[in-house]
Amino acid sequence: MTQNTLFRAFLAAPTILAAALFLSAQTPPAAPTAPDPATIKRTQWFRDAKFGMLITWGLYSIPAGEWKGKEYPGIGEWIQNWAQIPVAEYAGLAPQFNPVKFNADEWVTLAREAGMKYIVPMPKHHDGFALYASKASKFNITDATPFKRDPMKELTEASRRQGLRMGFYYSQAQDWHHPGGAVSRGSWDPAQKGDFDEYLNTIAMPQVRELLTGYGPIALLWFDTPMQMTTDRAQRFVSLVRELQPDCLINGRLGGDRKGVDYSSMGDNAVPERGGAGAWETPATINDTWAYKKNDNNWKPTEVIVSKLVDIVSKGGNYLLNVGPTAEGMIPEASGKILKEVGAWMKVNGEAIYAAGPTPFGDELKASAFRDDHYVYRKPAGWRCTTKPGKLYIHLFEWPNGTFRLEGVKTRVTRARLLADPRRKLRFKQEGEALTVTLSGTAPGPLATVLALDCAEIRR
Ligand code: H79
Repeated sequence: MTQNTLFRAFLAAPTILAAALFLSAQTPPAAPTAPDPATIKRTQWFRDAKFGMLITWGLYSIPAGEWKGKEYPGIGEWIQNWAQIPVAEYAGLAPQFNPVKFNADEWVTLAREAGMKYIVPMPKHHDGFALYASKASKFNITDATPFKRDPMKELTEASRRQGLRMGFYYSQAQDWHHPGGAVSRGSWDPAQKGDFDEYLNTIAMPQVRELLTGYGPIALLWFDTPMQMTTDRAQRFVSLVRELQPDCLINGRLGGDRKGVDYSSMGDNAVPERGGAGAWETPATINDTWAYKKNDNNWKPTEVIVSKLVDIVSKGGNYLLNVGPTAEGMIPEASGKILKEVGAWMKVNGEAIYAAGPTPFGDELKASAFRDDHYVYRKPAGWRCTTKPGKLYIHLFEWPNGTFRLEGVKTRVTRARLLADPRRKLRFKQEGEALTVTLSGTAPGPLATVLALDCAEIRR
């Protein structure tokens, strides 16, 4: 079986077949062919960055998973769809949106401390509400809420001050507020009816233009759920982006024939068994929702987050990890704690992550594809490898009992050390293509231990 068939088979396994088909349709695996030189150049920073923060925050953060006393089990930002809330009634949330505790610098600081290199806040999700000063629609934070500030502007400035790149998530096709926008599971309010192209021309395209002209250089646009996005429609977005900001990356969920897409987006919380030739990214949650839900406390342990990051980087991808701030503007404390612990690990082991290449081995990746479903997550097992010129980094998810043996080493290893404890003397020997490293004592820490091997060259 090829990687692609394996990944599809894996995606088809979950019980809700409709959702699986939907996900595989929206997220083709990493491009099998090598990208063109212009794309390689444009995506260089992205491929080196490896770790970013998605920020899901909007009117849906107020109900936080509950509507009229009923709790909805699905992802929080979908509450209007789950509860079939009429457009006008949902818009009634806007006058209640007053996130007085929002502080852009604090959010960016947390991302930076976690070791993330880019942030992707959300100027518009499927609910159609703009979290910036939009002229294309009155349904926006400065016109419709008592808050009046423009958080996208504040986040742009904070990320620039702190040296992180910033992209925008923008729901180009689904819009449950503006007439004509696409509606998953069918419209539930006549106010949603309209012409899709009219919606694109009057809302989506003008808003993308606003976002690319009012906020300085934007690192990437993160489109999602490309319902009704024909090649023709998708290409109009590509032309607009290239006209306004030629260096801005376009993620893999724009739709159409994907021409002009800079990198592949995997399914939500989905990691393939192996990466492809081009850049790719997995968007993922820390608990089971993107937007804040008051009763979702199913936080993945830091150990799981670190091993997922390592797994993804060893396959050549990026990890876009989500936070869901509260309606008051606070990132949940549990998320903050986990991200700071990841950051402490990155401080010690970052040289094995940033700008690192994928594994030259591959057998260790067998059956390592995963997609986290509600309340079920998989922790990568065993070890993973990342590389740099003259370096092999072995990330051990479990501390071995005395010795670690690596097969298929087609290079001469000249030095072995632990990034977390560089003074610890390590004995190693090579016999043919087998390397044995003696690892006595206990692991230097509770998270993945990185064994850094200096070597002459890596033959593949
Ligand atoms: O922003 C987050 C999600 O809100 C968004 N992507 C991430 C980053 C997202 N939108 N849609 N989806 C993810 C996929 C949704 C699939 C489903 Fe359904 C919607 C499963 C059940 C309802 C449509 C109807 C597909 C299957 C049945």
